[in-house]
Amino acid sequence: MAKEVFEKSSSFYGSYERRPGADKVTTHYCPGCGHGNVHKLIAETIEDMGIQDRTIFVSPVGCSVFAYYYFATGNVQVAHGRAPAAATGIKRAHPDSIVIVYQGDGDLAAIGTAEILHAANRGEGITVFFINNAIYGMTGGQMAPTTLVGQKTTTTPRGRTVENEGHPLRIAELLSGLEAPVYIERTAASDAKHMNKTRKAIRKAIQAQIDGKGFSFVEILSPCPTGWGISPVKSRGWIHEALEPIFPLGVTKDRIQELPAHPRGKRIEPANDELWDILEIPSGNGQGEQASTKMDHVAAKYRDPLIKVAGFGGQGVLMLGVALADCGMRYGYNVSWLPSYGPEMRGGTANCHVRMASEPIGSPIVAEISVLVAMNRPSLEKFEKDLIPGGLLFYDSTLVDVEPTRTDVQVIPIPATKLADELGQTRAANMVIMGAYITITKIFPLEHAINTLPDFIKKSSMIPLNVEALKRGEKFILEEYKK
Ligand SMILES: Cc1ncc(C[n+]2csc(CCOP(=O)(O)OP(=O)(O)O)c2C)c(N)n1
Ligand code: SF4
Repeated sequence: MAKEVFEKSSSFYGSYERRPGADKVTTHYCPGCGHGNVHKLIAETIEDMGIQDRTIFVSPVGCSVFAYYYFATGNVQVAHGRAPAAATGIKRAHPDSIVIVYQGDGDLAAIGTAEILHAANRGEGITVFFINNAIYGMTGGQMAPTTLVGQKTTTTPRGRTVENEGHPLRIAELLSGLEAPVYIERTAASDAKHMNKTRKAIRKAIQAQIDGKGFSFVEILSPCPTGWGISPVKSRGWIHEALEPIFPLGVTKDRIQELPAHPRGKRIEPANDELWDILEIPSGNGQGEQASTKMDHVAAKYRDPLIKVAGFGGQGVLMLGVALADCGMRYGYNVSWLPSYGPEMRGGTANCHVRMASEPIGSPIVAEISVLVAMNRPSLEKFEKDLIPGGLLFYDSTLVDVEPTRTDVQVIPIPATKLADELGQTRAANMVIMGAYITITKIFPLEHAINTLPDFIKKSSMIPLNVEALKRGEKFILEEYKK
């Protein structure tokens, strides 16, 4: 018995290796915080129900942003408020997974109001645990939509007023007014009795998902001693004295018994072929029946490239990434493109990650680079070190006035800006480099890129110039490197 009570759930990592610093044992939460207690109840449920290997935990922005340090499940950490939207995609793509969404009140009831409302209204088969501590904990105690009238926060130093900030939002009641949700309950992470009720609610909500019943939701009133400015012990009592009268505990919706599994039937998913048709994407390489997504025709060192394109905002860095991904996709490869906008709007740097692969792509992030296109000096200096040995390094030698330091990679300096200027448009430098890249690697024929140009260059008057730029890049390589 003692073992069952005191042993840490196997749904937590034994050691929190993802946590920076020396402490791999405790959580990052403040003393008395409710997050850790609720994590424990969820982890125990996952373990008891034997669903650890198919659980995907979607964590928010807020104090629980690092939930992935702790849960030994699938983990996805998403942008502020977007957890129900991300979870929708995950659950639809993996209907047999158990998708657990975990959100605070700033995340769910402020910036993410639309996401939770529509996910609940669509009846997504996910389970949402909503940690309502009536304040923004992570950012230093600002008012949340659930802050009580009269409650002092850093943004309501004289206390929330109805006149200025309106009434606290009762999310459980709000969602219970929708048709689709199957189970909604509000509990409290306070004393042992209420923790037990919370444990039962967590189990019931996850069981509803396992049984394919639909959308389940548990709102948990949870202490934030730091944000509330009171002791951990007092904060447990404050939940019942102050929060509970405004947020009554109990079940606000329960249709679990009355519903069969998958009550609305299977979702209608378009077949893959249909999708290709709708998106007007030729299956295969767009060159006919023999189309293949394999890269056998490409030299081994250039296959499945991990590309990083970097430069100043305005140099067409992101567009070059789109162009490579678009051409690759229409050639039949699996592709991904991930922009990193940075502050390029203010003349800073921009970069993007591009992948082309014959197999499905797991992550669009390019951390280790096999092809670096550095269109300015800061980009070369920043990313050169991330090239894998034997990788390919292109840089615009018109603008980069230093030599690369790497000697274990293939270095291709191209005066891309100068060549583009000669064609009459500095901004075509990106296409000069693309032409060079295609010529060296033969990833797809230059002709394919030329034919695909109208997809990513909407202004038709710009197409001839860009065709010229691609061909100029090809010519440069043929003259300089294949003499
Ligand atoms: C787009 C965006 N806007 C604002 C923020 C700042 N921010 C981070 S956490 C947070 C609120 C967190 O409060 P809550 O969801 O209640 O979680 P808690 O920290 O209390 O657990 C805010 C506003 C952000 N990270 N991203
Ligand atoms: S600020 Fe509040 S919610 Fe955040 S960890 Fe501390 S007690 Fe928990």
